[in-house]
Amino acid sequence: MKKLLTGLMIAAFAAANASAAPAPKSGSKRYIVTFDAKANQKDRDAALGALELKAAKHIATNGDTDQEVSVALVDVPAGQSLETGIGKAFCKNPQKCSMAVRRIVSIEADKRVKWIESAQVSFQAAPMPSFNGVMAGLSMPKAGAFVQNPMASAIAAQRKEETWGINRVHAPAAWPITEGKGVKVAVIDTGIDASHPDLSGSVDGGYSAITKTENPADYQDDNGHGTHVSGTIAGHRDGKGVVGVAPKARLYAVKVLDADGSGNLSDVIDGIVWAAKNHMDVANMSLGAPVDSEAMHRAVRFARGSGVVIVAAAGNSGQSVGFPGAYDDTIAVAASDSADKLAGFSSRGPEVDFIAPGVDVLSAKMGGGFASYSGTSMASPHVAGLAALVVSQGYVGLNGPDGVFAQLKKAATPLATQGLTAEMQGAGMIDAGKLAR
Ligand SMILES: [Ca+2]
Ligand SMILES: [Ca+2]
Repeated sequence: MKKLLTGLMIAAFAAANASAAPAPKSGSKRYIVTFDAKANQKDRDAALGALELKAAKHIATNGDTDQEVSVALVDVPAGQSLETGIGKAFCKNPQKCSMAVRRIVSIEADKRVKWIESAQVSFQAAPMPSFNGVMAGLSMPKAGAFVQNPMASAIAAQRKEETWGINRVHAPAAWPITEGKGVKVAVIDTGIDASHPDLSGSVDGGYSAITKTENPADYQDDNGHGTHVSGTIAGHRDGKGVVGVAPKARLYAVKVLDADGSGNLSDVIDGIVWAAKNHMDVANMSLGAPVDSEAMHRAVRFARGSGVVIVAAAGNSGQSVGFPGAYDDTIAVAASDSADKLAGFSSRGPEVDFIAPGVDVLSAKMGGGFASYSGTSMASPHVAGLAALVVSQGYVGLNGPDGVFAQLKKAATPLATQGLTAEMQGAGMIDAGKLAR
């Protein structure tokens, strides 16, 4: 069934989307058109050409299986819209229909086209960084805002390197056996500050889905969210600052969110496909939106089929789990505090796979130093680091992402905290000591 997703989510996120990733020319609207898995660039161009439309960009894997990604981004010029046709999609008199309506009728009829959705859906780093007060206008509760308690480097130097979260997942118990050496972890986020003392030398590459380049300057973090996430995954174990769950993992900065922590659906999809094509072992997605997307789901399935373990934040709405975490193909992570209680903002539902530390998590701060943030954004990278420890022990290629998930599950124990249901914590908290063999 073809479907057009429009309106609702755009309106809901309009306030936060004002400065999201640059895309179409002013006034024009961008759509994500998902084609049959086996449709190649020629097929996509032909289908669009028949509608007098051109692809602004192809996001495709161009293989020959049913798990391929075959997507074109299409900009519809100002004054015309695919959306306006929806209500009148069954226009009885084509001569009297607007160009927009005729387009929608004919694109619906094209067998190569499987799905059309607006690219204007906005993704948010979870939690929404509140540097500029962009929480205003969002439907997320304020509880999801991160708690920013910047800690001076001088103070950090006097405390132990292991934070409560690193200790809670018993990461130090695994380190004599594995520190995740050589495992490739994509941080699909706001970028990474590769000059941070706890991350320098660990960032091996990356991609900006916003500028469409692999230029390091383009995937430099300009928000802080991705740097903080990265510190929890792979901060150096050097006795100073903070340390990650898998300190010897290799990081790749896949920048899909801008300086405000917002990003477009099409860039998120582009980032997932990049991670798959570049043979990442693990991808952390501390971001989400409350809307399903056919193109994103296909990208996620392709990535999983390529051997990428995708770990995602459950969300900070306190309500249902966001996407991509809600897909079966991803590992969704809820957030706990240091008393093993569920964070009030942590989203819940049958899609939650694990719970991990996500309240007052100290990690690397963009520009140097350290900061404490809260959110399922902070919980997800604990599990991504744990997944890296599993991959380093040979589960990649053996059973792929399914094997990694099975190992994580075996090492998890439900928290005994009163009132904590499976919908809140999934299989529970993972113990790194049980992962290491
Ligand atoms: Ca360190
Ligand atoms: Ca999932």
